[in-house]
This record gives sequence, structure tokens and C-alpha cells, in this order.
Amino acid sequence: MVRVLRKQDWFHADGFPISIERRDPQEPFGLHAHDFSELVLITGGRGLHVTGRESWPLAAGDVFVIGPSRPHDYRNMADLRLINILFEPRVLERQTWDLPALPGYHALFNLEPAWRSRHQFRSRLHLQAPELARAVALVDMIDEELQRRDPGFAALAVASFMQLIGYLARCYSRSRDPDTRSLLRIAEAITHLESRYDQPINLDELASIAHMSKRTFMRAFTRATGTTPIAYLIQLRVRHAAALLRREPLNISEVAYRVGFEDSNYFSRQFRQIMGASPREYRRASVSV
Ligand code: RM4
Ligand code: NI
Repeated sequence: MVRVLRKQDWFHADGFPISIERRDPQEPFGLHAHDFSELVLITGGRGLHVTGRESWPLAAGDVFVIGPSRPHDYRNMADLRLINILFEPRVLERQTWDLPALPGYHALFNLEPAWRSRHQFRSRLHLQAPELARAVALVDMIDEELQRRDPGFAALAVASFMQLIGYLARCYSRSRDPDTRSLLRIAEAITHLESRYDQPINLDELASIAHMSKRTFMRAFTRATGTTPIAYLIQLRVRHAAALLRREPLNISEVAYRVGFEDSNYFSRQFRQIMGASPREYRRASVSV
């Protein structure tokens, strides 16, 4: 059994969903998983990052995300130093503004883990020294707010966290490495889906955004995300529909139409399959809480 680190032991008692741990250096820790996510910035030294059966060498400037329940460990450490930003994924589920419009955002948080394991970790975010310095300065701002915990700290810490993520996503998008470029092309197709989910979308268009043939695109997308482009789109639509059902007094077919479904029966079936309740039941349950 892999040891699982729990939120209650690593986050402040007030429940704020971001916490910072500096490892200067990282001490041997052992294989473990978490019920939260970690955004890790390697700031110095060397080591090996191990997750599952894969491992890859670390150097200053490497940045990666470890999602919940993914076991990992650091080995062969030589003065390995890192900053670990612990966060609950819900921070990125609520209000992300236009972060999902950045391909680097999807590459860092959604695609990379799946893609990495299939491509021996060749695609990843690596910051140049000045970029790393800027990222660390943003972390320091979050940290200062978390240390002081003055009124308003939550808003300011989240604001700096978003700035950090936006900055990292932009750095990712600028990468010239060929493996990373191909990952980013899939991320661009996702960005397109995310911003036009309510419109008719065809595969040819997506494949051309990714600069791939339709067949290669289908295969690469499915490998990177674990689902087909169509299933991804349907999930996206259903997610947006759920938000509308919670917030707006629209009738079901209007909701279906707004998120891009032409047929409201089809919408209801897909909704039930993904959310485990019909749109009507879902709305009733969310009103009563
Ligand atoms: C450890 C190591 C782990 C992290 C915990 C919180 O020193 O960095 O990856 O999960 O701290
Ligand atoms: Ni960890």
C-alpha cells in the first residue's frame, strides 16, 4: 500500500486550498500519493523523479504537476531543491477566466501526465533561468500572503497563484522542443473545443488546427486525453450545461441548445450518463443545497 498524504495534515486549519512547502534540500521521503495536487518547481541540484514505472532526471527549471492519487518519489538526490505548491484541484475548477484559452495550460494540467507516460517524458516544461526567477518571485508573493493571513489574504494568494499558472502556461506555449510542440498542437485543438464548445465542430477542422491528418489526430488526441475528441466535446458541453442548470432559470431544451446540442432528448441522455442524474433531477438537487 502506498502512503497517501491527506489534506488535513498539510493545509492550514482554516481550509484554504493552497499551501507551500519549500524543500531546501528535498530529504528522502519515500513513495507516496496525495488527495490533493502538487505543482513542483525544481530550483536547484539534481535527482530522479519516479512515478509508477517511469522515472526521469530533474534539473533546475523543470516544472511539473502531480495530480491526486498519482504515486511519486524523488531518488538519487544530489542537493535537489524544490518548491512544492500543494493545491486542491477545485481551485482550478471554479473561476479560471481565460486560462483554458492557453494551450500551455492544458499541456501542464491536463495532458502532460498521460502523454508523458507514453513518450518517456520527453515533453515537459523547462524554464530558463530568468523565467524561473520570475516564477519564484510569484511563489514568494503567494507565500507572503499565506504567512501573514491578513484579511484579504485568500483573494490575494489566489490572484498570485493564477498569475503563476498563467505565466507558466505561457512559457510552456513558447517551448521550441519538438516533442513539446506536438503535445501543444493537441492542446491547441482542446483550446479550440473549450472556446467553441457551443458551436458545431468538425473533426477536419480540429485536425487542421493540430496540423495533423484526421487519422493521426484522432489517435494522438485519444492517447493524450484518454477519450475521443467527440466524447471530450460532449463532456465539455454537459459540464457547461450543469453550470447553467445551477445558475439560470432556463428550460431544459434552452440549456441544451445553448451548450451546442441540437436535440434535447439526446442531451438529456448524455447528461444522465455523465452526471448520473437527469438535467431536471440535477437542478432540483442543486437548488436544495
Ligand atoms: C515531501 C515531498 C513530497 C510532498 C510532501 C508534501 O517532502 O516533497 O512530494 O508530497 O513533501
Ligand atoms: Ni508529493
